[in-house]
Amino acid sequence: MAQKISLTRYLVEQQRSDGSIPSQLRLLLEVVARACKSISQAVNKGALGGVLGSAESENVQGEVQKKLDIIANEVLIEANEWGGHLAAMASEEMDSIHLVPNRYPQGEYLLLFDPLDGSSNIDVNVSIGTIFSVLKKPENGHGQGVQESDFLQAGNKQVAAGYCIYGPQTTLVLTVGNGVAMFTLDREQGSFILTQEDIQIPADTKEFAINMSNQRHWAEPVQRYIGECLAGKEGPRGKDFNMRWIASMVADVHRILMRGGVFMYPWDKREPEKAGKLRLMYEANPMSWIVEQAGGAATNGTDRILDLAPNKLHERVAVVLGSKNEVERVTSYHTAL
Ligand code: AHM
Ligand code: MG
Repeated sequence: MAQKISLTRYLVEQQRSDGSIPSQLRLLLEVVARACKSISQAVNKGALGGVLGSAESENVQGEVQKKLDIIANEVLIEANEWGGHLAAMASEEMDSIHLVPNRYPQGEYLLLFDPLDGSSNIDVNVSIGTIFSVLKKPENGHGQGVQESDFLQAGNKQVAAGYCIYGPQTTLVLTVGNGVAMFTLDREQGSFILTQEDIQIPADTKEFAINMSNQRHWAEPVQRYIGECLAGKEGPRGKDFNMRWIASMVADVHRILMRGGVFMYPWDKREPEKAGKLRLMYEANPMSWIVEQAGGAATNGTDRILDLAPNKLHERVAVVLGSKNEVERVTSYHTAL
C-alpha cells in the first residue's frame, strides 16, 4: 500500500529538495494548519458547540459578525502568536494589524487571513473556509516595529498562500510557488494527508459562477460575457453553459480547481466607489496565486490581480478568476472598450 504523506512530511521534503520552504515558514504553515483543524472541529459541532448565530457586532467593513467569524479569528491569532515565526498578522475581522506581543520572539513573516470565508453560509450548513496569505516582513527603513504599510505589498510578493475548506471533507490547499497541493484531514489520525499534487485547472470550461441577482447592476463587459454564456448553443459561444454559485469563495474556487470554471465578483453600480465586494489582501491575492499556480488566470477585469499595488489593508477589488481562456475572454471584453 502506498505510504501516506502527511503535511509535515510534505513540507520537510519540500524544504530538503528545493529550499523553497525555510524552517520558519514551515513552522508557520504547520501552525496555520493546526489552527484550521481546530476551526474545523468548531464548525463540525455547530449548534452542539453553541457556535452558530450572530455575535451582534460589526467588523471594520460594517458587516455583522457571526460567532464563528470571531472564534476562527481568535484561534488563528492564539495559535500564531508564540512560535517565533511571525512579526504581525492582519485579518478581515480586525480593524488594524495585530503585532506579536513583545514577550514572544519576533519572526520574519506577516500573515493575513479571512478567518471564516462564506459567513452567510455558516448557519445553513453549507461549505465555508479559511483563506490565508503569507508575506515576508520588508527590511524597512522606518526603524520602528511592523506597521500597516509593511503589509501593503502586491500579491506577487506572497511566499505562501492557501485555504482550508470545511465541507463534506476538511481540505487544505496550499502553494509555496511550485504548484498546488491538496491535503485531506484524516480525523482518526488528526493529520492532513496529501491527496493531490500539481493540481491543474483546465484552460476551457462550460461553467461560470456569479451572483446572478446582481445582473442589472453590472457593467457592459460582464453583461456581454454572461449574456453570451446564457445564450448557449444558439448564441455566439456555440455551447451550453452551466452555472454554480455557492456564495463561499473558498467553495467556488475549490470547485474550479477540481474541474475548471470561471468565478466572478465584478464591480457594480450599487456602490460605484467600491472596486468590488471581495478583499484584495485576504481573498483575491491568495486565491489568485493558487489559481495561477494551477495554470489558471486572475484579473480585476483589466489587470492581473497579483500585480495590483494595495493602498490599504482592507482594500476591495473586482475579481475574475479560473480557467485561463475564459478569464482572458472576460478581460478582453473589458479592455476592448
Ligand atoms: P465573507 O468573507 O464576509 O464571507 O464575504 C465574502 C463572500 C465570498 O465568500 C462570496 O464569494 C461572496 O461573499 C458572496 O457574496 P453574495 O452574498 O453577494 O453572493
Ligand atoms: Mg471572505
